Amino acid sequence: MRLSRYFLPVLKETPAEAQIASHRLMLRAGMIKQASAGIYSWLPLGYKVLKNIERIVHEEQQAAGHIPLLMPTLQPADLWRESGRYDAYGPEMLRIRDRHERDMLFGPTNEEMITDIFRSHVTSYRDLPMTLYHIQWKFRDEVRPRFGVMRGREFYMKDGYNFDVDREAALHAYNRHMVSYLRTYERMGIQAIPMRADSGPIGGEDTHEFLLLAETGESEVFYDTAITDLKLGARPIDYDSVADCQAIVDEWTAPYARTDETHDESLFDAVPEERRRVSRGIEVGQIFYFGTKYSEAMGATITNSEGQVVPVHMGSHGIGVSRLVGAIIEANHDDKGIIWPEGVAPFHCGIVNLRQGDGDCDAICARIEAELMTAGLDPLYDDRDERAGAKFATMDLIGLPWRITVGPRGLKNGVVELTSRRTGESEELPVEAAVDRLVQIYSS
Ligand code: P5A
Repeated sequence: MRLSRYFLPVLKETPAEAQIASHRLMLRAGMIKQASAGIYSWLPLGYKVLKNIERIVHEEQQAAGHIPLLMPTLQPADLWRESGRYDAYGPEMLRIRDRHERDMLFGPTNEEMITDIFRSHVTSYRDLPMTLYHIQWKFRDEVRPRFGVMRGREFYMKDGYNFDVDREAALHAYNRHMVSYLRTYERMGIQAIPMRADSGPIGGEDTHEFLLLAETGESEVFYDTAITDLKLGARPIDYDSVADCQAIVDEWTAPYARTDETHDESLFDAVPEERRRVSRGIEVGQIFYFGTKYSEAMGATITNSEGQVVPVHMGSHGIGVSRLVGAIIEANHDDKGIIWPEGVAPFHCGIVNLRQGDGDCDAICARIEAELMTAGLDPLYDDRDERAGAKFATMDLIGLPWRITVGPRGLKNGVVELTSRRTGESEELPVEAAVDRLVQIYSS
């Protein structure tokens, strides 16, 4: 993409309404525009990051054997009357009446709708286990929408629902989700720690939130630093193996890690003092096992292997896809701007032409751009007629992980400069070597 033809409305001034770094930087980098309190348009740069996060979530869900579908944003109130949540949900639910005076709502979550789909089509244990998920906009009329996309009213969520024959099978689904979430967040370049939490309006007793440690987080968290040393890495995972998933869950749930809702002072005191931390975190996901809460209320039954008709066991599992855009920035920025982890960056690399209009510089930039694209990478070429300082400031602000700088002085010696946004370190390399290096970085 050529920057001269792109739509990147960066702001020079720091927007007064933004209280935290990620919100400020998303506005300044031209990623979002507020449409109304807690409701945002995703401008091209923000949209790209959102889609990258969405893609990783899809890939990891499907690697775990979960099936994508798409449910609507608007739901009939009657389904929620069946579960009893239409009255229980409270003012966070946006209620709408259509022209035929039918009660509708903008879905804050989809337990009822998926249970309705399930009960219409599945009747036997032979069709289980099954996990269906979608990535769809949700609406919660939050009292205090704030921090930009972090606590929005309209937000993008991956929500998945498992259907299992009994509690044991459903607990495997719970574990499978925990493991797949760990991998999902690692691929985004962040560490999200599973912490025992409270289930709120979704229900059930088994629930973990995934928290990204950050001073600006809304949740108070208590943890043993041993958990921050854990990494899934590239280890192979057999999601069908109950033992494999359980072993990983045991590893991640052994160290103490809880939110303030479930914090237990006496258990925390048993952690060696030097490893105890009280801190803040951003909730980027939550998983629940709630058994037959919805299936009993809505008559979602199956015939088990003994021929008995029983309510299906369920859980639900959410990832805050749009919140993650802000959360990742909260954990990856400096005073110049965003520093995208490679897995979610809106462009793989920036190309800065220091002397626009100079025949050699223009030709080399165009060649680098073409070669990166042929290799399957997506560069952003700053071909504007601007000062070098302004071009660097834009690149630093929007946070592309790598920058190739092309100028007349370097070209005289046959080199360009490859710079890491994270470390600030630069290296002079011949054009081919710089392109090869980037291809290598993104293929590993
Ligand atoms: C699990 C999926 C649920 O709704 N039902 C379906 C369950 N869980 S949850 O914890 O309430 O939400 C899942 C994740 O969505 C994100 N999230 C938000 N993101 C931005 N703005 C909001 N107002 C908002 N509310 C929830 C969080 O990341 C949460 O973990």
